[in-house]
Amino acid sequence: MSEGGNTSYTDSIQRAAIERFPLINVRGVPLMNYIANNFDSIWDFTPDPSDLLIATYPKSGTTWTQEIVDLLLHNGDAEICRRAPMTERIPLLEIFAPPPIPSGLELLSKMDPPRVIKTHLPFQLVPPGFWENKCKAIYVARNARDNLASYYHFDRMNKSQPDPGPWEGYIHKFMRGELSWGSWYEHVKGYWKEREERNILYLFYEDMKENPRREVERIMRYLELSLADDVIGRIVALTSFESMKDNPMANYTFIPERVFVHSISPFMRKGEVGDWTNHFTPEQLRMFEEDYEKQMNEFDIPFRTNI
Ligand code: PPS
Repeated sequence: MSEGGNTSYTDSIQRAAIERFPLINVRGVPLMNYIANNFDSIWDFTPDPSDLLIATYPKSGTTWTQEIVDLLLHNGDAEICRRAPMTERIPLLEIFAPPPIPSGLELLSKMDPPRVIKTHLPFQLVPPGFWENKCKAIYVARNARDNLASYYHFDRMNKSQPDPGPWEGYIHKFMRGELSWGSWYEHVKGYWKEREERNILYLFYEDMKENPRREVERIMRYLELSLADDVIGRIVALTSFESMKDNPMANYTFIPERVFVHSISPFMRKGEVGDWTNHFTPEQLRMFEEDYEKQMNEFDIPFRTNI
């Protein structure tokens, strides 16, 4: 890695032909064209039984959980956890992009297990090798209203995602599952249904905000680790929103500005529960909730929109 956190990975993004990539359906799930066109090789990926999967719908607390896990696995050593940008420490399994950007599979092939692997794939598109090999998996879910607001601002600043258009229309795309990685509703339900049989640790963003120490300890126990109290305290401090916003290896400023335009909306934007109140009109909320009841009615997943 050269000075300033500029890695060959960052450099490869600088040189690639980035555009707002169109989405192509894979088994009914809209995915970025490069991912869709390489889906067979993603599906064939075989993890090591020691690998850990962190799965989320986009914008539900992935980076936060990744940083917590990396710190837990390195006994709270902040320096080691700044060894490389998040995208290289914990690659996104399914990412394929124009050359010379390495795919997630390429990055993973150069790492020794046990690896931590990020995915936004809905449960049914996760390579079956994860379950055949009984890999551990952590799923993080965030309430739909805040998840939607966060995704909207991300799509404004991320020049490789389809243009979000106006907020009003974006709400409808979200409800219809037309955004990258598909339907939030199917995503959170898909992992919920499987959590017991597959031993998936199902976490909520709101719980993490409410009591970060409790959730860090929950993850620690799931990983069968036992860290000293002061180390846990340090991990909680290092993974606060403010600390992570200042951490160049976690805050996504390592993605060149031509792709992530932080001046439009920073990746580390607000990090709150309840920011949805600043987005929905009363009429939009009524319509959103009516649809929510229909899509979620058979499921009692304990989402909270306020804490
Ligand atoms: S991605 O692109 O899917 O990996 O994004 P993801 O990391 O899942 O979600 C980004 C949102 O998570 C917020 N965030 C945090 N909140 C609280 N504490 C910490 N430490 C933290 N780190 C990231 C980030 O600000 C995005 O949410 P919004 O609501 O847009 O601020």
